[in-house]
Amino acid sequence: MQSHPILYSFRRCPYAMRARMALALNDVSVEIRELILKNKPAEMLAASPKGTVPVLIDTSGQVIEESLEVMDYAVTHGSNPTLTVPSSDELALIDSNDNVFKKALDKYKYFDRFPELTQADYRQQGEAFLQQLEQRLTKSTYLFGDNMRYGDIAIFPFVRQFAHVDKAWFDSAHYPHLKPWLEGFLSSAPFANVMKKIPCWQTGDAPTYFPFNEE
Ligand SMILES: N[C@@H](CCC(=O)N[C@@H](CS)C(=O)NCC(=O)O)C(=O)O
Repeated sequence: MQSHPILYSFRRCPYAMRARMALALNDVSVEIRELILKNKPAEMLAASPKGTVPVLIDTSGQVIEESLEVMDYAVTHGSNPTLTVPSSDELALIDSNDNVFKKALDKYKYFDRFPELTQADYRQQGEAFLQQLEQRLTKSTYLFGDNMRYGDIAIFPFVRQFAHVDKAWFDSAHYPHLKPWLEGFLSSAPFANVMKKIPCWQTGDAPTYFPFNEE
């Protein structure tokens, strides 16, 4: 039997990022297996044929193949309860992130594959969500009050990706509350841990544990 849950992950994937952030913040130790999306390990596909990351396989062999469910696992199995069960308000905003904002983000990023509209149009679609976040952040430090919550962690990796599509544009855009909120995560110790580069996993490798030990 495995001593630790196994997490199949891809460093730059925002879904895998939110899962790793939750595991790190709540102190859940896993064996991490970094992969590249073009060459997924057979072991992962055998456990989760849908082939998306993250995938967590717990020590009893149960397969968790949705990032929010990995976050839920972190909430219920962590020794440090930094993140707790999300409210319905959090779940509703996460739903908009995953089902509306993410679509605009993909079109903004890969606009050449979606010639119906221009890149600027897709950016504008995404900005409707950024403005909602900005509004909330005028009232409190985080999206759901003055404490960081599950919903912040579920959402910020996607805002990061949006910001990186055209960094010069984002830097010049007027989001006086959203920018420091995002920057707070990007400059945090847990994020540095989550974004540490590691080699891709291969069958037979010695386990690498995550969160990584601070040096
Ligand atoms: N609903 C899934 C979505 C995960 C997802 O789409 N991950 C992307 C990477 S960011 C993926 O694995 N795509 C499969 C591929 O590109 O082969 C979740 O929340 O975990």
